[in-house]
Amino acid sequence: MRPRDVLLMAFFVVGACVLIAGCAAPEGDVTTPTASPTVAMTDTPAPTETSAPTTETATPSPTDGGSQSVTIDLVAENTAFDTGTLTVPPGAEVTVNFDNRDTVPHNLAVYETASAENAIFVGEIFSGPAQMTYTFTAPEEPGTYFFRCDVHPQQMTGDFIVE
Ligand SMILES: [Cu+2]
Repeated sequence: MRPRDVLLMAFFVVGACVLIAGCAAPEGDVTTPTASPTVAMTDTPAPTETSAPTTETATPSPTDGGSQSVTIDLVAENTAFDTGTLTVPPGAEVTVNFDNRDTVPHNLAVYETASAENAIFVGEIFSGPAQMTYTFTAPEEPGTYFFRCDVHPQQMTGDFIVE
């Protein structure tokens, strides 16, 4: 650091001190603080600590380790799922063994919201009795999502929980 910069900085610091003192002592006693002698010392080489540039740590989300995989058994029978909650880890590779025991068609579809916005996964619709294996990747973001059968969006719904 050049001497001129040190002077500038000293000036700035003293100014800041005066400002702060002014604010801290609202009434009376406006004795300016003993003009900080620590800053004014000249020819000493600039302390090394000031040279450290402030590094903004832009954490590049590590996504550590391989993603987990989970297998879920899901049954559709009498136009109803056998569970109202499916829970998986964040970012998991999800395998759903889907068992449609009805003659009417069903599927499993996962959406971000209960109004079926932003599909995360939409499984093929098929009539039973039959079984099908679905695979998809769970959202990375923990939270409560939504699943349903697209053929029966009123009767067959549930919470898809990522945690
Ligand atoms: Cu259905």
